[in-house]
Amino acid sequence: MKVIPACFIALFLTACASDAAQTAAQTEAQTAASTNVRTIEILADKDSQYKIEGKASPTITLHAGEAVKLVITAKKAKNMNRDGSVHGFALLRSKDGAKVANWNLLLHPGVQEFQLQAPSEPGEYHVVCTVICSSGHEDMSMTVIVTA
Ligand SMILES: [Cu+2]
Repeated sequence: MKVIPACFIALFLTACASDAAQTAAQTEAQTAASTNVRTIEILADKDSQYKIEGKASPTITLHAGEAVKLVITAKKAKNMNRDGSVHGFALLRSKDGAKVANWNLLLHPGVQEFQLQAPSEPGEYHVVCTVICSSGHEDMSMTVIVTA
């Protein structure tokens, strides 16, 4: 058996401890920077459904023009795109299906954060999936209400 000198272990532990401290400091800085931005967590699930914890059907309400941070967790359904995205997330204005600028996201497996701005025009919108993720893809949607 090879003996690892104690000093190596000590060095290793020190490196780990400073990494942890740095990560904590970064997290704190990020939290401080985004204090005024509402965070909304969404799951784009493996059964081709958007889900929001605590809600029977996924609906979010935004103020017109409001800055929001979406934290989206994506889990692969049956299929994925060639670029590795497993679901999409595109916002459409419900009355005419017009796409909302900047709200056309491709979701890769895992957690991703997006800084976005709510549409300036109040009304009803909905999110649709843009990746043919499974046979349930066509029904993958959620409602977004934009209030004045
Ligand atoms: Cu889909």
